[in-house]
Amino acid sequence: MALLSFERKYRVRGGTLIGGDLFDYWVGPLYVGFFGVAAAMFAGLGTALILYGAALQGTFNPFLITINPPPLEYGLSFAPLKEGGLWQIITFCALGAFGAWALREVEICRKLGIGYHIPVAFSFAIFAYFALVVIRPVLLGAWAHGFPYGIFTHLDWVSTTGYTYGNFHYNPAHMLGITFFFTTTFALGLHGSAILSATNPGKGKEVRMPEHEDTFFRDLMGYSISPLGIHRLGLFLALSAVVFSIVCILISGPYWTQSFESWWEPLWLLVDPGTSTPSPYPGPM
Ligand code: 07D
Ligand code: 07D
Repeated sequence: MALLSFERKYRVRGGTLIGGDLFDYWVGPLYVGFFGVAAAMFAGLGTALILYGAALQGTFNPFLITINPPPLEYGLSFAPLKEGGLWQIITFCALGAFGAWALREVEICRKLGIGYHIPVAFSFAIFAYFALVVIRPVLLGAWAHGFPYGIFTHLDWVSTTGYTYGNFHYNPAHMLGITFFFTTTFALGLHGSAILSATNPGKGKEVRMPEHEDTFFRDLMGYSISPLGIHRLGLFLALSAVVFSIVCILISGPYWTQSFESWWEPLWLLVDPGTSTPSPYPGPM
């Protein structure tokens, strides 16, 4: 069925989570819904507050705007608006907007009668953000540990936080997170190119079927994961990347306070009982 006639057929009321028919309609191609309105309100308020913070800061240059969390002395209490209170409300708005967006995805899935895989996957990203700006600061006892909302300043936070624990690359969960991120792009690269090679073979050539893709991989390495399997694997890889990232940042501080090189001390001792410094690399000569 052509997409446009399919859309006409499926776009009927029902399947909403709350509010019955309230906002249960489309504007152009976009589904509105209760959670669409909620997401727009949270995002609108959050953006307005970022602009207010920018005005207080005295710059509207998008690279330089920064909304900083409260200083350490405020601990986990509410801070005055100009001393991190803005960051606290913006964090609340961001979580509200992301949560409402996920629930809007759920409603669309219900209308279509498809699984909840997309909102579940998005929830992992939301959880990563929640871990960074709520769980870890709460475990460490101060909102100051959240990251600032600025294009460059959030990079400063990543760098400073990383170096607080020595060489952050030695964080074992960071290693797993990175490995899963790399593997995800590897899998997507293989999958995207395999699909294009069969379904977009060039002008005048016949479009090939999934058996061709399967046979390519069986010829190449004796096994094809199958058209369904590659999507399961892709989702697994991507979600694992986020899960290990969350673990990596939550252990940094609340659980592990030293440098991450020393995590591996038993291993260094095994190699050379006289040392607790790991790397034989002397740096650039
Ligand atoms: C491509 C989907 C589209 C999304 C986009 C992002 C905004 C922010 C804000 C003007 C893949 C839209 C951006 C709405 C505008 C203001 C105040 C997703 C795609 C295009 N980061 N980060 C970026 C966010 C964190 C890190 C870019 C958000 C952590 C590093 C963009 C969050 C850590 C680098 C951005 C977040 C961290 C970046 C491109 C939230 C660890 C880069 C993002 C809500 C995860 C890269 C200048 C991208 C860069 C970059 C946004 C959190 C590290 C501005 C919204 C604290 C090392 N981050 N980030 O393509 O160029 O994502 O930075 O958690 O090198 Mg970041
Ligand atoms: C948090 C984003 C959530 C986004 C949401 C949606 C909008 C709407 C609108 C487009 C989690 C937002 C949507 C705003 C947009 C429109 C219209 C995703 C989030 C909800 N690191 N490191 C990671 C690498 C180093 C450090 C993760 C690599 C150094 C710290 C990942 C390298 C040091 C932290 C990763 C490297 C260091 C991390 C990030 C290489 C610094 C974290 C991915 C090759 C000196 C962060 C949970 C992620 C983390 C994190 C990769 C280097 C420090 C595994 C490849 C050695 C402090 N690093 N890193 O988690 O784990 O995404 O966060 O050098 O906190 Mg690292």
